[in-house]
Amino acid sequence: MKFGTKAIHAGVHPDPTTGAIMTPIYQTSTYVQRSPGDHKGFEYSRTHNPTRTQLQDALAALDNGKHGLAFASGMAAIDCIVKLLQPGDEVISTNDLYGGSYRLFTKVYATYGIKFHFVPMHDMTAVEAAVTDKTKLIWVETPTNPLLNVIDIAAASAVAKKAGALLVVDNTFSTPYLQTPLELGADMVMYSLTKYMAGHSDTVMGAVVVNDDELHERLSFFQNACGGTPGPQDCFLVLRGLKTLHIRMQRHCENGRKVAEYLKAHPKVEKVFWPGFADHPNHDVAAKQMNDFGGMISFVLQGDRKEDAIAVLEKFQLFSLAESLGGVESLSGHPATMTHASIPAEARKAAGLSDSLIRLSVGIEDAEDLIEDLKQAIG
Ligand code: P1T
Repeated sequence: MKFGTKAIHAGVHPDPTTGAIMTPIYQTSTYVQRSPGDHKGFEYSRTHNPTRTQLQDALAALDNGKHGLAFASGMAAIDCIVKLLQPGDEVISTNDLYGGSYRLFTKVYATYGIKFHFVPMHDMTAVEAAVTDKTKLIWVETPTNPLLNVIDIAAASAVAKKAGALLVVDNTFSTPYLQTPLELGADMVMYSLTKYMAGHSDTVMGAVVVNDDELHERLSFFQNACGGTPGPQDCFLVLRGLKTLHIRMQRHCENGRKVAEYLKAHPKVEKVFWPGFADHPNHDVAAKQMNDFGGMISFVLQGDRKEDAIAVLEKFQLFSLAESLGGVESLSGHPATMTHASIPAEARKAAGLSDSLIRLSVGIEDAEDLIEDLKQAIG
C-alpha cells in the first residue's frame, strides 16, 4: 500500500458495533469482565484502550514497523526509551537536539548514573571515538532541532551494531512521509506526535515504533508500569491528523523550499540552515535518506546580533512567535531563549547554536503571504 493510502486506512477499521467509519473515542477508564480474567482484551485504560490501539497500529504501519506505542508527550516517549538502561550504561547523543531531550538526559537520567556523551554526528568519527564497552544507546535526531543538521542513519546503525548498542532516531522533524529509519537500520523511531503527525497544534503526544518483539514487550511494560499514556481524545486527534499527513507534508516541503530560497537571496540574511540546499553539509545524505527536505528552517541575520533577531521576531504577523512546530500554521521561535534555553550557553555555542538564530516552522498557508511577512519583518 502506498503512503497516502496507508495514512488514511492503515491500522483503523470501522467500529464493530455500529459501523462508525471514524475510530470512536473510547472515553472509559475500565472494562467490565464476565468473570475474573474473562474479558474482551481490555482491562484498564492505562494498559489498553481501543482508540489508542488503532492509533498505535496506524503509527506502526506508517513507519513500516511492527509495533507502535503511544505516550502522553514526546518527552514521555523518550523517558520510556531511556528506562531500558541501567546505571553505568552510556549513551551517545547528537550535540544538536531538542532542549527538552538534553534536559531529560542531563538533569534526570545523568543523576541516576547513566552517562551521556554529546557529540557532533555530521560524520561518525566522533561517535566511533565515544564508543566504550558500556555504550548501550545511540541517540540521533535528523534533521536536528534547531540547526537542521543531517545525520546518516545507515552509518549510525553500522556503528551501533558494531558497538552492540541500540539506535534511536527522533523522527519528529521528518515524519515517516520523509524518512523511515527502521528501514535504514534504526531499532526505535521516536516522535513528538504534537508536531507534524498530529499537525494542528491542538494536542501533545508522543510515540515509539519498533520491529523487535522483545523490545516492544520491554517498552510496553514501562508504558503501562510507569503510566505516561495518552487519553483517547488525544489519540483520536492524532488519528485524524494522520489522515492528511502526506498532503500537509507535501505543502510544508513546497513552502519550505520557497521560504528557504527567499531567505538565502536576502541581503540582510547571513546564513540559512535547510537541508535542501546543495551546499548544506550532508545534503547528499539528506537526498539519499529523505524523500524531500521538510518545512523547518533556521537562519541568522547579517551581523549575528541577538537584538536584531528579536526585532524581526516581534514584527512577524503570520509567523506567530511560539514554541512547537509542525502545525498547519507558520510559527517562529528563538531557540536560545525558548526551546533550547535549558541547554547551557556554552554547550549551545559548542554545537553552533547562536543567540541570534531564528527558527521557522513553515506552515501550509499560501507561500506568497509567508514571503510578504518575511519581507515586512526583515525589511
Ligand atoms: O513536546 P513533546 O511532545 O513532549 O516532544 C518533545 C520533543 C522531542 N523531540 C523533538 C525533536 C522535539 O522537537 C520535541 C518538542 N519540541 C518543541 C516543543 C520545539 O518547539 O522544538
